[in-house]
This record gives sequence, C-alpha cells and structure tokens, in this order.
Amino acid sequence: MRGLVMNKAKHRMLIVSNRLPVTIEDGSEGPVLAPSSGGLVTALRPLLRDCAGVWIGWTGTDRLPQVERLLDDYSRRSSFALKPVFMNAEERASFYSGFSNEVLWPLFHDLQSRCNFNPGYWDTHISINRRFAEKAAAEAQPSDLIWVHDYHLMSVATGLRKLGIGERLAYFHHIPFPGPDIFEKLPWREEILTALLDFDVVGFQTLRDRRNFVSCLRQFVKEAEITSLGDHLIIDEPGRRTVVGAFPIGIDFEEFAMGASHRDVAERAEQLARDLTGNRIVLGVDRLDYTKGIPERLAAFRLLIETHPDLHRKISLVQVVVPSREDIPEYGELKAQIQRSVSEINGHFGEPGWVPVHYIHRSLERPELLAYYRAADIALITPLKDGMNLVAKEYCASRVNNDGVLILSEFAGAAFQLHRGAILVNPYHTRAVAEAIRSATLMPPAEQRSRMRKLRARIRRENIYRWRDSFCQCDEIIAESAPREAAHVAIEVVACRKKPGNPA
Ligand code: ADQ
Repeated sequence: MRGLVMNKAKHRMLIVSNRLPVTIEDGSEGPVLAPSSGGLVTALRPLLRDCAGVWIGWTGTDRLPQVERLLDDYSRRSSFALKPVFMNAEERASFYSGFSNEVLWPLFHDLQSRCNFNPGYWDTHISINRRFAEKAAAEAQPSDLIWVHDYHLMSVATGLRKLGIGERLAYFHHIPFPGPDIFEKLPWREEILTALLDFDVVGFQTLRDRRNFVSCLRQFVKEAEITSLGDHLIIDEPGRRTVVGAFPIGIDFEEFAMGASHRDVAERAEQLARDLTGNRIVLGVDRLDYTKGIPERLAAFRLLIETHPDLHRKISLVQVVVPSREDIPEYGELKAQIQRSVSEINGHFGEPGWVPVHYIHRSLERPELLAYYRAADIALITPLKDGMNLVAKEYCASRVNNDGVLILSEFAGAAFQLHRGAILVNPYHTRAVAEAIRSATLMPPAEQRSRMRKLRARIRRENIYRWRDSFCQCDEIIAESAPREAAHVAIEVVACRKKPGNPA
C-alpha cells in the first residue's frame, strides 16, 4: 500500500508487551537486569537502538523498590525508558500461567485439548489488561504511537479508550490466529474479537492468520462490515473502524550476517564441526515449548538413523533448547520427555566416537548461537504451528557462504515467505521429515546455493525495519482507509470517532 515507506521518526513509540526486554535475575548483591529471551524481544530489540520511546511491560516480579531503581537507572542511560508493570503471585498464576498459557497459547496453536477454560482466568485477564492500559495512559504523549504486542494484551485498547486515549492504537499478534472451528471453543470469543476492534490497526503475521480472524468476525460479530483497501482490510462497525493487515515480522538481517562473518564466530564454528568429528550437523534451536515439535523431530531423526544405517557416524543432531516457562508443570514434563528421548536414541544407536543427538539446554550468547548456525549443514525447524519462527530466518541470515539447507514446517508463518528456498515438511509426518533430512544430506552444493540465495534475499529485503515502518505509519494507513470523498478530513475523523462512550 502507498503509505508503507520508510518514515521512522514520525511518532514517538510507546511499546506495550507482556514482558520487558530485560528480566530480573538474582545477583550476589541483589537483583540485576539481564536480557529477556524469546522471539518478541529478539525482534523488537533492534528498534530500541535507533528511536526514542517508552517500553511498558511486566518485570516478572512483584513490586520491588530495588527493581524500580534498576529500571530507572537503565532508562536514564538509554533512549528507551523501561516502565514496569508488577503482578503478585496470584495474579501471575491466573493471568500469565492461566489465561495466557492455559487458554490462549494452546487454543491459538490449534491444540484445544490442552486448554483449561477456568472462568476466573478471564476476570484476571481483564483486570491486568486494565493495569497495562493505565500504565500506558500515564506515560502516553498526544502524538505517540501506542503499539501493543501479543495475545496476552488483546484487551488493552478497550482499557485505553475508557481512559480517554483513542488515537494511533496499534496491535501486533505474534502467534497464529485460529480458524472459526477452533476459535469458537473460546468462552469469551465475542469479547476478544470486539476488544481487538478497539485498536485502529491490527496486524497479523500472515494472510492465513488474517483470513482466520476475518472468518471469526464474520461468524461472531455479525454487524462488522468488511471491505478491502489495497493489501489491507477495513472493518467497520457502528462508531469504529479498524485496519487489518498481514505484516510478516523480520529480523535485523545485517546484524546476523555481520555477526556470523566475524572471525571469532567462524573459528568457533570450525571448532564445533571438529568436535562433532566432521559429521553432517543437523541443528534445531527452539524455546522449550510443546508447539515447537521437539519430540516429533527427535522421533523423525530416530527413524532416519534406524532406516539409513549408512548415515551412522556421519550425521548428528544438535538440539539447542532455551529454558522457558519453567514454573509451568507442563513445560517441566516436556523437558523430561525430551531428555528421555535423547537418552534413548543415544543409548540405542550411539557408538564410541559417535553421539547421534547432542542436547544443549540453556540460553546461548549471540556469538555462540551464530557459531552453531554457521556450523550446521542443515537447520531442522519443525514447529507444529508457529506465528512466524525467527530461528529459520536467523539461520539463513547467518549462512554467509550461501550454503546449507533449511527444512521448515509448512505450519510456521515463515513458510509463507520462505517456501521457494526451503524444503517444506509436515512436522506430524515422521517418515516425510526423516526423508527430508536424507534429501538435504544429498543436496548438491549448486542447488544449496541457489536456494539459500533466494532465502537470504527475501529475509534481507523483508527485514525488521521494514516491518516497524509499516506500523509507524499507521495513521496514514487509517487516512487511506477513509472513504475517498472524505480523505482530507480523515485524521480528524479518526481522532473524534473513538471517544469514550462511543459504542464499543
Ligand atoms: P517464539 O515462540 O519465542 O516467538 P521464535 O520466533 O522462534 O519463537 O524466536 C525464538 C528466539 O529465541 C529466536 O530469536 C532465537 O534466536 C532465540 N533462541 C532460541 N533458542 C535460544 C538459545 N538456546 N539461546 C539463545 N537464544 C535462543 C514468538 C512467536 C513466533 C514469532 C516470534 C516473533 O511464537 O512465532 O516468530 O514471537 O514474532
């Protein structure tokens, strides 16, 4: 669409996300700040470098004066101020572990049998979203772009409008949006849909997610009128208008490519390859989560070495898992299940000098992660469902010699952009995944280069800055969405339209 060009400094940015980009850790002399992990923070962190703003998020702790002081110190030293939202243990259990992780996360990843629709969770979702809205309202300046991130905070715009903040409210949904046959199970389905329509702009990762959202609207918000404008859709309801688009999130390609080109990283990659005795390296890198398909991947690797003895001593899987949501029992069980599978495979197939699966369960520093990306001949990225999956993009960006093979789940959002260069697989189809690894080991260097060049060109072009700029211009998107004859008054119309008290 015409409005989506580079224009990064137009509005100050007020980012609202569940977690801040830093977490609080116990140091020897009290709490200290450490970088947070996970895709949302990896994606947004580059944006902190070249623009000013405020980031509102949960610290992961109850209210602690030392934590407030640490964040104030950090904010004084950087262009982005970090403003904390606190939760006590009970709120955390109901809002974060409960509604976010026992309802929305499994349901939106099509795993409805894992959901626990506890009615109390909903009340906490609303009250904590209101708390985030109050914090944002207290920090907001009139021309700010208030940019809310992810499924935990889908009801923040409703809170903001009740507080009289009604302009440039954008929301980006990092995870998949399910189709109506799954979404309909949510007891609060109409409430969530209408809360999203309180934003001016709602962004999804892919056209698949946008299509699902619109199908849900058609089914559950009958009065919504849906029209298209260029690449976007306009949702009109009495008294409000929302622009809905697909904005696939990217990475800072140059940062990954330059980091991976560094001599120390190249040397470390060579050392890793030597440590693995020259075997072909297949790499998985994931946050610990049942949606990432790690047990299914291990089963496919097991089948591969069971059915292809010629690969024994010639191939190893390196599975790196960053700890995540460790206090939720289901995640502890998943960790144990992965450890069991790894030991079974190694116990059954391993020989002196050959460990089939190397398992690393910790967060890696960036240079170490890049060394793994550089060392790996094949990236095996097989989530059962994923909003995007940044690891797939990071692997390709780090392949500075244009070699290597990406095997990617067709259910990752990244598959929509990367299907021409990757080998796409159904992660539930164990035999097909095993065979995909086999074909990757046989892929001639010329074909690898041709595919990897395509992948890298697309990831370089559709990078994180392009994604950010499309949101920074959300008022222009809204202006373009106004009826043609009224385009000159579009911004004023938007400003008045969503006053508190208007139908919501
Ligand atoms: P995540 O589910 O966290 O993100 P993903 O996109 O794969 O998933 O990002 C994971 C991030 O963690 C990557 O940047 C990766 O480098 C990093 N990481 C993984 N293992 C690591 C390790 N051991 N050490 C250090 N870093 C590690 C959510 C959605 C995704 C969506 C992103 C961004 O679930 O679908 O792509 O947000 O929108």
